[in-house]
Amino acid sequence: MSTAGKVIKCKAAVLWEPKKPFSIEEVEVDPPKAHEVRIKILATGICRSDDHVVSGALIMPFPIIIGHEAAGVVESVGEGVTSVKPGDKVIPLFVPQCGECSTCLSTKGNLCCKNDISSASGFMPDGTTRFTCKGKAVHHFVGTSTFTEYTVVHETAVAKIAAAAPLEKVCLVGCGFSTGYGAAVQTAKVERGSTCAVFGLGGVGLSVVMGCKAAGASRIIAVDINKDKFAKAKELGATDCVNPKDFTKPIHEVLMEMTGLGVDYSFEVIGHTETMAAALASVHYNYGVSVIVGVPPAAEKISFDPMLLFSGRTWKGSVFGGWKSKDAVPKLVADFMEKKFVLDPLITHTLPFLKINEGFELLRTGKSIRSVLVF
Ligand code: PAD
Ligand code: ZN
Ligand code: ZN
Repeated sequence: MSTAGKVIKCKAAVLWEPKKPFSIEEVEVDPPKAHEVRIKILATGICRSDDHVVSGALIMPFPIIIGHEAAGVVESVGEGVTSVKPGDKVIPLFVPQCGECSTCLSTKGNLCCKNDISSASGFMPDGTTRFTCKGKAVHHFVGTSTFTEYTVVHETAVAKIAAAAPLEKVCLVGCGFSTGYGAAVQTAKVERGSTCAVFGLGGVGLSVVMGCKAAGASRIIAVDINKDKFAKAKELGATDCVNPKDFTKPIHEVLMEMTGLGVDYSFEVIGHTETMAAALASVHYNYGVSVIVGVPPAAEKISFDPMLLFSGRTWKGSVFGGWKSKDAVPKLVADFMEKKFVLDPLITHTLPFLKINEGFELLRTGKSIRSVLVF
């Protein structure tokens, strides 16, 4: 029996308030309105950005269904949807691509003005939600919400991918892999022979390492306070691994000593203001480029010596690896299918969806890189 046009009752992991475990609840998911798509989620990764919502570092409205790194199959589409149809394999896009705003029309950027990251409204673009639980409206997360058996997204926030793609792997193209790899090859545009430093070796940081390696970097210095991350960093291309805990002096001084005048490119892939400042201070004083990938914690500010920038350094940020999402995601999945990069080393755990709280504990205790929840 077709579910199109009907409310679907299904299981979802609802966050009722910050700093609490997820509650598995029965939720009602409304049918997609015009230009919207309802997706049956089949696999979703756990990213630190999700945990930032739980911890309060990323402020979002509650109750909410979070999750943004996923893959699934289109269940039904609203009026006017032309780019996907029921049965298509798809990846939801936490950075949409509307094709009409100033960013979408420019070749310079990718953060479509229709994104709900900075605004954090928790609504669909029309200002309403498609989720209800126990009679209460439940918010969406950055236009995706994937910790649920069914979700609704706007057509500009979903990309059709190859029918043969393994969803429990390519879900990482929806965030972690693309964000890290793109920060290196797309935002920084790392060149052959350059030196790089990557601060933070989670799923995103290790993908930066992969991007630096693919770009032909001659030296990739991997920095993490958890030495258990070093073996995988080396496997993926790091030439040196440094643990700031092994030194009494600041980490940027250690990197300066290792490289002479600093690295060509550095990446902060943790989400702490101190490491953002340290990553900036670690690049070449004149032409070094430092990229912020880690999500800045709410309400925290950085004070820094402007001489660091006056002398020529560039400080920039990168959301979703600089990719124009709807165009790039199908190509990245095709590249994966052609073995142009690997995802397996990033996936340390695969768990049933209902074990979501266990998956978050693995992340918080530093035991996992990516856990993928399967439905
Ligand atoms: P993760 O928690 O798996 O990895 C972070 C790593 O940083 C861990 O290995 C930690 O041990 C390490 N770390 C923690 N503190 C320090 C420190 N002081 N010095 C060195 N290393 C440290 O996270 P992730 O890889 O899923 O995400 C990394 C960040 O990127 C996080 O802030 C997340 O919210 C952000 C992100 N940004 C985007 C984007 O579009 N810009 C997308 C996805 C994730
Ligand atoms: Zn993410
Ligand atoms: Zn746009």
